[in-house]
Amino acid sequence: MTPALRQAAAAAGAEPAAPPAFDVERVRRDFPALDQTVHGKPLVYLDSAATALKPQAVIDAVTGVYSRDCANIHRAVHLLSQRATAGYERAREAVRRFVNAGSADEIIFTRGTTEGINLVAQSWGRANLREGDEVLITGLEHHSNIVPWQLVCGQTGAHLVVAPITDDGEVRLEDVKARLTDRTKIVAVAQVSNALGTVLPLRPIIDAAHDAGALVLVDGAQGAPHVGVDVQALGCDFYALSGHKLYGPTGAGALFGKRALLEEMPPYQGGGDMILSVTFEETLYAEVPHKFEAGTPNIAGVIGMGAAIEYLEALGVQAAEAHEAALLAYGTEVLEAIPGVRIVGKARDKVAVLSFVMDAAHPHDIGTIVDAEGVAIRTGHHCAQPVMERYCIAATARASLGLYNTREDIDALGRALTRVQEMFG
Ligand code: 7TS
Repeated sequence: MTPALRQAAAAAGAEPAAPPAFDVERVRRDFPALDQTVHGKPLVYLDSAATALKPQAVIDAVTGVYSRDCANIHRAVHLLSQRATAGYERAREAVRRFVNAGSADEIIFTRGTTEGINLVAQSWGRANLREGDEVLITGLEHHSNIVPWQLVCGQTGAHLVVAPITDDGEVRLEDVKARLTDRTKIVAVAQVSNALGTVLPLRPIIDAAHDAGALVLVDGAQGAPHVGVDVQALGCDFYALSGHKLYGPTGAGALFGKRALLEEMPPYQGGGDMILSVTFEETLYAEVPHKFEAGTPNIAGVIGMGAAIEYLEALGVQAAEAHEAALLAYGTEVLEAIPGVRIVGKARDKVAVLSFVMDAAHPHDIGTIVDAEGVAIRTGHHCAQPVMERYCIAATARASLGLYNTREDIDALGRALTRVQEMFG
């Protein structure tokens, strides 16, 4: 359970309700990709931060679009198009519920978190940033919450300011506050670090940014699947997520934006489906969210993302969170007991990401050897090179967990790492 949930329960004077029962063996049967061997060994999938496996319900939803409701949306009266449009808009309502936005009009479909952040940087940023303004980020951001801001800073003359991370991989509120000035126009911050697993203290960061007159964009790529979100309770201005990390298809994601901001922002791309009327002299744009959805979107992907959210809702996000928290505690114990393994990122509030290095072996060698044992992990800089630089390393090996993982998966990783230690140690 996140500290925010604990605090809310404490404030209500009650012990938090026990999470609903979570039957991981039943959950695993929903994920057909788990039912295979790799290199002759049963697959142990520990790379969910890169992309999560998909439950059958999502696969069926995508197949259903292509095998039955295969039509373009928002543009024809025929029944197939009506069904595709209904599925697409139902997914918008599912995302609204999932992030608890006040209105489905505040949900824009994107390709993923990367596109959501680029949309805000190019649409809001180009219209609002001026020479000398500041964009504040933190030292643990993924490249997709750094590079779009560098681009718009280059276009507008604004500057990028970075709040540092501690040795444990935390972002301290004081370090953010110390960098908020009257020139800070937006704070762009991850909810959860993909490289370290750190959960950031979002609510106080958002309050401090608003007190300083800045907007806040939250990169929810890793937060949405593992700790959930309530954009109204947080008060953030923008929230970007990726469907594929939420057990949905690749190529579909969503951006929440407060309606008043979205209405003021110019379109990000022009084309079909985002207009009211077009003449060569003047184009009038459609209302939000359609103003930001030019062209034929990833209809099947969006509908699949809606199915993924409905799947998660049925399981209970809190139950999955509790299951993953128990696995993180167990995984930390197992890894720390292996000689030569050092975990990178020891924040007090973490999700189930175990980034580590070994004295004896390079992360790429670790990845190759554990793969031969059937264990899929990611190695490299995880698109967070400044994080690696902060710890003076080039790369880590990273095991990242999802709701289908088990203690046996951790044990398999432990055995594979012991083998690495024997080979190189
Ligand atoms: N932000 C964070 C915190 C991420 O972890 C990622 C992807 C992104 C943004 C970009 O998401 P996308 O869906 O638009 O690509 N992170 C990872 C990872 O950790 N391994 O592969 C992709």
